[in-house]
Amino acid sequence: MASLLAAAGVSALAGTAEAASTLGAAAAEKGRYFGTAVAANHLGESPYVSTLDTEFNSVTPENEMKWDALESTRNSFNFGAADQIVNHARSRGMAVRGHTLVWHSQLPGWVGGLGAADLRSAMNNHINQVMGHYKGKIHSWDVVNEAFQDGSSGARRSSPFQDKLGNGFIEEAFRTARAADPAAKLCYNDYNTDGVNAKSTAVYNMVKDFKARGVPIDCVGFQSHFNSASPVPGDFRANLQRFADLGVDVQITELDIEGSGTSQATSYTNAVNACLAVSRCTGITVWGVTDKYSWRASGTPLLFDGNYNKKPAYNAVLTALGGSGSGGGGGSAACTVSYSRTDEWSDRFNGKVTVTAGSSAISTWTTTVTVTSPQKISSTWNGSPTWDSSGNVMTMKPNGNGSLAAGASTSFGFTVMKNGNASAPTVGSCTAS
Ligand code: 9MR
Repeated sequence: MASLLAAAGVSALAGTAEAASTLGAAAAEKGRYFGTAVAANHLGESPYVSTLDTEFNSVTPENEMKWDALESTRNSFNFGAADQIVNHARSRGMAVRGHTLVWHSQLPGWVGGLGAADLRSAMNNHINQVMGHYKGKIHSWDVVNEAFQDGSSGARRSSPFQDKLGNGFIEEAFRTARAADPAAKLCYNDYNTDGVNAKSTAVYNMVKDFKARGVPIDCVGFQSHFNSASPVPGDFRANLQRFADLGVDVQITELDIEGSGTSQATSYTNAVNACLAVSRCTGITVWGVTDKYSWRASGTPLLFDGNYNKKPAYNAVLTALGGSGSGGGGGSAACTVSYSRTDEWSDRFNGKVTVTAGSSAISTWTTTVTVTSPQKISSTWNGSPTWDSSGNVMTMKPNGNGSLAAGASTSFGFTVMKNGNASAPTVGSCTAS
């Protein structure tokens, strides 16, 4: 008996010691999927396919399931390119996200020309035909995409559906979708909703109303297209959590972050950590395999460069997911950071960053706090700051002895002058040694 227990103990230890070496496997060990957008016309390119098949365990057709691709002529459906992706994925055990059923963009002209009654039946027919064709094969469907306006209005975006059918079109699409494939998770998907803001709050209120009235909705997708003008928000995790608290899953559906090198890697770490911190964040999809085929290739926003080399961002994501092959993790020194706003006045607010050592003791740590110009950090306490040339990026190190026992925390604080902008700073990843 004792030797049986010992044997079981040894094998469990051996299992955990061997960290996953691909994105999909590392995410799976965290109970999540890691996917990518895929374009059918690249499935003949062998490094594209081998990178896809090695690293990812979920796919989203980048354009092939959009209305103009599937039903460019009324009630005449062309599933060829989408089928190619679905068959490739399913024969290799990958999940498929369906993208997207009802969207104002990539919508054939004939749809916009219909009167209300006709449009309603065309919308429901499109959902029924497409979901029927893929019934049982799709993990999650983006039932309605990008139905809200940007900015502070919280209003719905003008579209043939909105303008002719009114707010109720979203509810109707979800009800039709539930009946068409009861096994698929039904998502609402949008961009600029990653942090807490007027647009995300409008979506939040819709989801809350749907849950209260029993309108079928299972998940909310956060596209997460980031760049320097739209960085990973400091309250990404908090925003995902408030949606999860409504009783829906959340998914990062189109992640890409323009940039390069360590700053891009840090942003990816922050985005992945936001998902990992929310138990109902069930998976992450990046919006393409390689920079060269990105919808914004010049911003090199993905994890593999144009020659399919792993970028620092790849290593950062793998490490954040607990995998190895990147030189980090594996029981060595590590730390995490969390941010909160502790006080606020009309002209300024105080922020606090808590630094927590990982499962080993650390002797020092460093992290960054980035504010948005014209914001300025006017004072700091309990840390030793240095600044980049813009003055917007503060690198913080311990003030004196930085050692922390395994799992122990410390914190530093700072005051941000708003200068008209009250948005939260972005806190970078934590590095320990
Ligand atoms: O990546 C897609 C690109 O190839 C298309 O030209 C574009 C057309 O609108 O759509 C891109 O994907 C979008 C996605 O379907 C919805 N969210 C925004 C994505 C990036 O534009």
